[in-house]
Amino acid sequence: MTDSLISSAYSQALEVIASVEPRIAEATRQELTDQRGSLKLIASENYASPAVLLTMGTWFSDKYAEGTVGHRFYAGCQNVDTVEALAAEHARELFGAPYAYVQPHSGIDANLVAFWSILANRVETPYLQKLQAKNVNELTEADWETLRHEFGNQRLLGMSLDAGGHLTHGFRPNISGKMFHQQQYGTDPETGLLDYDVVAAKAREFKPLVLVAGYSAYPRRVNFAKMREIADEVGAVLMVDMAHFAGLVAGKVFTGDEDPVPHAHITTTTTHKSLRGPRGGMVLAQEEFAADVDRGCPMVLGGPLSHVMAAKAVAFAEARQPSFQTYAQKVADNAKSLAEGFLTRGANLVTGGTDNHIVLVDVSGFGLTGRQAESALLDAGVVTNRNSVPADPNGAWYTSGVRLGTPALTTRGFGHDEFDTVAELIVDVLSNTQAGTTKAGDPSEASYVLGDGVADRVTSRSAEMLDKHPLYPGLVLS
Ligand code: DSN
Repeated sequence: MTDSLISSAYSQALEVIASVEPRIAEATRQELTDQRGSLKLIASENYASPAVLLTMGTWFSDKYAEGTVGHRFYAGCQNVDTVEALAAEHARELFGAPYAYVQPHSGIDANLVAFWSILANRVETPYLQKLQAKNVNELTEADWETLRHEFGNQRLLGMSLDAGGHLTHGFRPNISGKMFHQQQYGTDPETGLLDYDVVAAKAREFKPLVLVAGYSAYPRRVNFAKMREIADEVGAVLMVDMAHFAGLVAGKVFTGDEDPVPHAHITTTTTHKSLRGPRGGMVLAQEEFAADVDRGCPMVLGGPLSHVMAAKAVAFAEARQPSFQTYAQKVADNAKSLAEGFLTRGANLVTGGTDNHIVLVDVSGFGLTGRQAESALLDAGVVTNRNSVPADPNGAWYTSGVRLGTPALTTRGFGHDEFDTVAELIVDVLSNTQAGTTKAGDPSEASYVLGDGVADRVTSRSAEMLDKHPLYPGLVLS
């Protein structure tokens, strides 16, 4: 697609939007300006291609399509069938998966579908037996009570939030921590690394139905073959949430034991992080779970977003190109450069480095909470998110860490030297920020004082790099 076509498509679309609600058109323009002008280091964000973005803005949004391909609860789904079948086919090819379900609206939805399908597949109750016999109307109150008891009392073992796991991996306040009896595994207190012997010992003792692997803030690779061995030993289903690193799997940076898809019974993901697609989710599964996953909508999910499934198909087609493998390798290489940039400047990193796309900086050495660091960095045009570190004394709201990721700036073309400079700029901000106080003069976990001139100095250095690697080059809005 040529630059002038993209420029004219977006300019005209914004005019149409402005004719109805100009403030939305203005906010949309401003968002592009802001994204263009800042260092986006949020590890779960990226920049989808214009083709992916444009695919989402169509009349597919107007169609209901509950059900699955060729088996819908609504008439007139022939074009949605085409879209969903293509997205699933691309996903199966891209990940070498026997089965793909592209309907989940987000990663949490994908995980809920996975939980549903594991329970439906593995928990035998009179309810299920009757349902399979299509006798659901004959269910008695006692059947329902058994169902609630059996479904509601299964066990899940997942990685704890402060070690880098996700809320949906059994964090107590999350539905996953309430619907399951849960236990969590952490990381080694000395090294910050996963200890498979500890995971195995916990699994042997707890005997979970579901063993969840995967992470949102762990800066290292996981050996999924080992996790499957642990699951098999205790009769658990291995569910891997690869939302963060799906792009590194698709791009063949994670292969063999580090590729979750052949090892897990069920693999879930988002499609918008390192995979660089539209905002959404997906479930990949071995054949034995396919029929249960297929019932995700309407058992767990509302109607699929057909316009987003179409954009997933486009993004997966992009990820099947050799250039995506080059991109994924650069994401991992750049994370190493970023980590080295911090280490040579004396910063403390959780696990002492990275071998994926995440760098987790422990900012307590700068005398700051994660919240103070995140805010000071934002003042200097560096967009990050605060994150817990293992055994975080500041809890999940203020935290002691800042999580950084390389997928977005790598899409813009940043390389080794730029990521080294990014580390330099971040260290400059953090070393020149003081923890603040409350109005009453007490120590505060939120307020901070950024040194004079630091924001200007950092934004002007960033601007040089950002100008060299423009976002959506050639896209000019009239
Ligand atoms: N919001 C995602 C992330 O930032 O990692 C996880 O839900």
